Amino acid sequence: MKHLLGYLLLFVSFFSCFDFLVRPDYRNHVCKRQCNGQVMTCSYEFHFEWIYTMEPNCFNCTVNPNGNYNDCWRPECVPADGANHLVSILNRMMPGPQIEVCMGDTVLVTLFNDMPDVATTIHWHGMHQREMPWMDGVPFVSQCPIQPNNIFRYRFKANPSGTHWYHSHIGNQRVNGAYGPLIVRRPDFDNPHRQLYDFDSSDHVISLMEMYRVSPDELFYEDYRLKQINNNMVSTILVNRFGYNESNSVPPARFHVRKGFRYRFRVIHGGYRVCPIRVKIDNHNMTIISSDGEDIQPVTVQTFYINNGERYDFVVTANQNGDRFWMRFLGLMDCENKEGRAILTYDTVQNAPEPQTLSLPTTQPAPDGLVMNCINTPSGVPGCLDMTQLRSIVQSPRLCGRPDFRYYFSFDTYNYALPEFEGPGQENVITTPVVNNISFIFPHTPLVQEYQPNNFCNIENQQNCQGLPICQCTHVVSIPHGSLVELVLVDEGTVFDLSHPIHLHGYQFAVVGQDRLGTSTSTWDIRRLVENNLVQTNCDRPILKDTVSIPDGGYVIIRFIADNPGYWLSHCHVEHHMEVGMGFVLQTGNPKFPPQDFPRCGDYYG
Ligand SMILES: *[C@@H]1O[C@H](CO)[C@@H](O)[C@H](O)[C@H]1NC(C)=O
Ligand SMILES: *[C@@H]1O[C@H](CO)[C@@H](O)[C@H](O)[C@H]1NC(C)=O
Ligand SMILES: *[C@@H]1O[C@H](CO)[C@@H](O)[C@H](O)[C@H]1NC(C)=O
Ligand SMILES: *[C@@H]1O[C@H](CO)[C@@H](O)[C@H](O)[C@H]1NC(C)=O
Ligand SMILES: [Cu+2]
Repeated sequence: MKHLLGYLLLFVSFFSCFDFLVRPDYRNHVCKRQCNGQVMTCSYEFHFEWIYTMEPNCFNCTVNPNGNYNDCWRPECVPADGANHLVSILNRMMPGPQIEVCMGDTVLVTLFNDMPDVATTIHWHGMHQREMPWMDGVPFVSQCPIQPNNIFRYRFKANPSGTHWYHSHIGNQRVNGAYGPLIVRRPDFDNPHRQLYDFDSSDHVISLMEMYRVSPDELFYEDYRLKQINNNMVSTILVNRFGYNESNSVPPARFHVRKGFRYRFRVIHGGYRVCPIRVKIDNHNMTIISSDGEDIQPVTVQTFYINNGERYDFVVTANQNGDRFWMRFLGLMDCENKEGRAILTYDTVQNAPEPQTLSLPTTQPAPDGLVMNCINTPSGVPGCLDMTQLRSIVQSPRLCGRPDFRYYFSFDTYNYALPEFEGPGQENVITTPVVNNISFIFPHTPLVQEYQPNNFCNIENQQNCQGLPICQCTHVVSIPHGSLVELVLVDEGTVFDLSHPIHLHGYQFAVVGQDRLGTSTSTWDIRRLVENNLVQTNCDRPILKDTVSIPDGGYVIIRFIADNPGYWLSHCHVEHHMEVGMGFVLQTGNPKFPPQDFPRCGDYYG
């Protein structure tokens, strides 16, 4: 009977949309359910493999009349920017399958590395991996890279709830398509914002990513070896799998609403280079209710910015006359003001089919109005809400005590090229991203498996530095279990209209201070201010996040209680910065070792 039903479903879906998905997309996974407090075990299979964007899975997809617009909506079609790019992705989808579970569920993802030549890992961005820090997906910190032809099963508790995501943590694989949403919901009775919206739909998840004309590997090589000034490299900002712009053949993503209802949207910025994205919806306000998975006191804004790695949830009320409105995603800095677009579509019936032809909105952008998460702005600028002006819905009293430890981490680029980037004409041209003047290098066996203090260094202990004048080492700072920690994250050096979004694995932290100072900042100046209580901090319901952007020439002050033993990478979420050393590891407490049979790797001198 079960079999018969399966065939019947297959039959129906075949004929309803010519859908011949080779890999499961999990749109109808059993774990995608009304959460009621009962937990489940949720299994997924992910295959990591190549496809081309646009061809051949998109058939005749184009917005031009000579093709077939409907082919663009085939579930296996990844139009991206309309060109053919070789991407390495999960289950032939970009973004990858959307995982939707309930808080406390056990998630099992069996990852098949079907790539012939590259290793991978997947980081579950937002998950705390309590008790099992070896499931964090960071190569050489929490596990060995998963080799071609190997299978690795990730197992973790869905905790905390909220809008999270997953992505490869190796090289340029994230921007090359290996990322996807991870949504963890709570039962209605345990959801303080439930009254603020009518629908929280799978179809209202927005993954943003920038798309380049050349392969990310080529871009990286050009940035660090050839030192090209890479102007005009971004082709589009992808909104889910669609990279519409005014001159290509790709349709804009659509988000359906019906008049009179309120919708919860969840937006995730995957990001690659320095690419803050400005989000606006013509004729509509957005009520922000959550950041990086944590509920906040709702604030209604007309505009907000999102940085690589961040997530925001907002409610849109469909209260306008008209049936199509632009949603605008403007990429700044390295994203060269390229604007991603999607359409907010008012339907008159539920589950309205996609239209047969393209018809674009004619709406115009409104002024910015009230802006949340302004980029590189000093605090207190009217019209701008920074992270210290948002409020959590809960107070965490312990976080406001006197910190047991305070550390300063200074993010900068050092005027000296690492040996691997040296070449003819390169002397003093290429700068190296550093934290406290240290360029992070990964150890050769995972920290979680083998404690290697002989390779560690930090600002106080530099005897293991290699590659002077820049100290290169496995930058590790150890923090005793249970302590209240304050980190002062400083963007040192000359202001350069960049900003580093910093992600801490394993924790959420309270953002208690944030400001931009002058045009050139030293950590020592900020240290003096902090130690003389001259910086303004807020500990009245500070918001909890896992990724925060340091204003250029400024600082962010974060706090957390070090109660999750593990080796937790903390790093700039700009891949071009992380890959060349802008990161460090916080060792909190005494991490447990993984099981005996956990895969091993390391060096061999025969
Ligand atoms: C795509 O277009 C070609 C040429 O017009 C046509 O032969 C082919 O059947 C079309 N494919 C689909 C799936 O519609
Ligand atoms: C639109 O995208 C295409 C790639 O699909 C790119 O070549 C073109 O330059 C983009 N146009 C604009 C105005 O950005
Ligand atoms: C958006 O919010 C502003 C300020 O609260 C308000 O004046 C305006 O009417 C709102 N617009 C819509 C479309 O709800
Ligand atoms: C990093 O090195 C520079 C140049 O030697 C120095 O001015 C700066 O104070 C150092 N930063 C830190 C955080 O030690
Ligand atoms: Cu950075």
